[in-house]
Amino acid sequence: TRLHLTRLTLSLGALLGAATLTSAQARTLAEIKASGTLKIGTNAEFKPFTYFEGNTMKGFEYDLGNAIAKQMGVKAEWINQPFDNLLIGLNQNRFDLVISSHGITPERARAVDFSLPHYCSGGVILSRPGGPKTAADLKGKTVSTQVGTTYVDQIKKVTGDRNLRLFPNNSGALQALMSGRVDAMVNEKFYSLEALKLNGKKLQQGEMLFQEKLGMAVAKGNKTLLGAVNASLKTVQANGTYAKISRSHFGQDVRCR
Ligand code: LYS
Repeated sequence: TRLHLTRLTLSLGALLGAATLTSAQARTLAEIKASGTLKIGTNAEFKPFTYFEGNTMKGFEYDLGNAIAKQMGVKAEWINQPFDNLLIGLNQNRFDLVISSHGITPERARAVDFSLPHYCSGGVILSRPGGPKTAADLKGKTVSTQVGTTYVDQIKKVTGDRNLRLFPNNSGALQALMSGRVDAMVNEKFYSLEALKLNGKKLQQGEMLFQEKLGMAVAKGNKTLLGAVNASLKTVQANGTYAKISRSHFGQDVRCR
């Protein structure tokens, strides 16, 4: 037992040490510019934000990230990862920037640094006709969502841990709703609209549970990159690029006001 404990402590220490070392090595703006490529992590199964159509990545955040990279004078290289791995991967220096609809929360802001919000949205209730539509309706009902998201805490607040059903992917959470394994799903407003469009009369949208500001993330302390990302976001928001991209995906401008 003692040997086991020692081994465990050692490997944990090594892991923490490695994490600290790599996060200290996050690429600076100068290094990124010299390489010509900005590496962006995302979870591309979140239409209309980032998603695949065949082998091609698309979406609002995909277009926005490319516009920001262009503004910085580099090319974006997109890396698709499970949502729950993204902020960890950032601090392990697997990518320079994460653009994946992260709600800016104090908890996350302790681990990474967030840009200015790149859009504002919220989590809505989705159910089958006759199912729950309000926060009050959700009490005692089973609710699905994606693991690691801000929706998790909001669902717990209204229906408790016991009724929460977590899925690695949004598609799994949606499938659980469609097949009747859960009573409702909570997910992002525009993601839910896509699901409604695809599934016609089989689904209904309920009320918005909460609102949030969504931001892009860099490794903790990567000030030069954060400055360039914020400056580029401001530029594309001022010169019409942002509005054009936003309207093409949502039919409206989703910037925070
Ligand atoms: N906005 C939610 C969050 O911050 C969902 C993120 C994207 C999920 N694919 O956790």
